[in-house]
Amino acid sequence: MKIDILTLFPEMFEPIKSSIVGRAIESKLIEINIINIRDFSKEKHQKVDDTPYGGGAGMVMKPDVVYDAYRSIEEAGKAKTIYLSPQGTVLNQGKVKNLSKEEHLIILCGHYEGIDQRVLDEIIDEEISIGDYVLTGGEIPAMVLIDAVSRYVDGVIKEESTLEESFSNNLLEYPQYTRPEVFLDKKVPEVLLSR
Ligand code: 21W
Repeated sequence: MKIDILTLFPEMFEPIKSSIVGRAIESKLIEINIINIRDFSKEKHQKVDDTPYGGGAGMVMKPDVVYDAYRSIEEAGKAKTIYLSPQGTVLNQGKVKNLSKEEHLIILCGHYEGIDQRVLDEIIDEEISIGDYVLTGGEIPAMVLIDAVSRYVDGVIKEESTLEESFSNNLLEYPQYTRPEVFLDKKVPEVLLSR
């Protein structure tokens, strides 16, 4: 799976390169490209936002800059383009599974008060939120989405791990124990000791 990330804060994506996702990148199961939207500003001082028409607080990301960043991606038109925003539909495991079947994802991370609606109407297939609370931008949600989707990409983790999951069959996970058999005077449940 190929994932392109459009962001104003590329340095925030360093942590995604470690752990299981990092291993998946190294073994070429997943390819992640981070595109700095600011590189596509044509103005001096690399301006990427402007005041909103109609007034109001904050700044809005300019449509032309976001559009040029998007068009710099090879075969962008064939990819599924996701906009991470608090107004999106909330992510769940079913959606994660469906997205994992895509060959190419483009993830647009918002900031400020948002992005000019005209470029969103032009390029976005799906608007996703990771839950009903307010964050400062779409970068952490992008990492949440990539982490969740990566688990379903063939070869990233043992297949049993995804098959056994609570979400799939609606069974709850059970408490887990390992050695020692007694910890702080608490014994591991007897039923588990004979297996
Ligand atoms: C927070 C952007 C609040 C904008 C119209 C005009 C991405 C997120 C985000 C952020 C506003 C996600 C408005 C859960 C999140 C994200 C930054 C305010 C008000 N609308 N999932 N003004 N929570 N957050 N917009 O915050 O970009 S996915």
